[in-house]
Amino acid sequence: MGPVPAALLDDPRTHLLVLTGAGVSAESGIPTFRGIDGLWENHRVEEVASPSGFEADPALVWRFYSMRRRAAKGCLPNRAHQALVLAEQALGPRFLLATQNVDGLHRKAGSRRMIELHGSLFRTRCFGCDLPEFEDQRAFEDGVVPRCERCKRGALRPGVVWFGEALDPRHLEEVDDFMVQGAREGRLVFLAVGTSGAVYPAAGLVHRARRLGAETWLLNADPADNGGAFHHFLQGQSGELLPALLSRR
Ligand code: BV8
Repeated sequence: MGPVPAALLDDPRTHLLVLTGAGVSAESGIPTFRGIDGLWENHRVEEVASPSGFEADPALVWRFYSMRRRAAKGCLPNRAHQALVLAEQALGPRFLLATQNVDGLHRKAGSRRMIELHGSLFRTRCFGCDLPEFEDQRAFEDGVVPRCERCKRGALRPGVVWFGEALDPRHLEEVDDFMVQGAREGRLVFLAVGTSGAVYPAAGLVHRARRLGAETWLLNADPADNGGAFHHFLQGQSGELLPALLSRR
């Protein structure tokens, strides 16, 4: 392994912000997006995972999400998820996890100081009205588009942030506040794990972290699109490297 942050978890000054992507769930059996070359059944993911894609063909989009709900339902967290739970227990308020993943594995592993920047696969809301979002494990048969009982006209949609949709500004604010406070009070460390750094605004967090003086680390199986912005790059499997990186002396 390359240079390891000197006793990251043992330094009482460490404030650690971790950003995870699909790569941390790969060892749990959930395919990554780049793994399918950003394509699903010859549709660009950006087309299917978007409001315009949903308006054009809601049944196709629900087939995509039903397939992913079926695939993710039986999956279990792996050693990368567990290492992040231990880091949260060690650092408490000096730890924050921002995930791009919608598969729910961080929550299943026990992470609580966690923000789901892109929403959750297992939540549903209405495309047409402000029906409160609800937990929903259902996977629908091909061609089925669930309707909203409340407004009667809207189609239900998965509770994820699609391409072209804004992330929840409160989430972005919470991440930024954590970084500003960590930089002010101690040693801010930004660690991105299992992400290709292709999707914004999440991929831009490393630049904000650096402007605040953070030490920045990328742990990934392959070089990332925004890899040049990190001080350090550890190439490998997150299930192996993350427990080592976040181990206590
Ligand atoms: C927005 C939910 C504006 C749905 C997802 C600049 C600024 C702002 C926006 C943009 C911008 N430039 C372009 C945009 C538009 C767009 C964007 O970024 N497009 C990209 C394609 C260029 N961004 C948006 O649309 C965002 N919205 O900003 O809107 C706005 C503002 C105001 C008002 C209205 C609008 C919304 C982005 C969120 C999109 N939703 N997901 C769903 O999941 O179905 S993103 C989706 O793709 C996933 O959530 C995930 O985040 C992303 C895939 O990225 P990764 O997680 O990195 O996964 P990937 O497969 O790419 O990489 C995995 C990596 O892991 C690989 O590198 C691999 O090597 C590695 N790996 C594999 N195995 C392992 C491993 N590493 C370690 N160990 C292993 N075992």
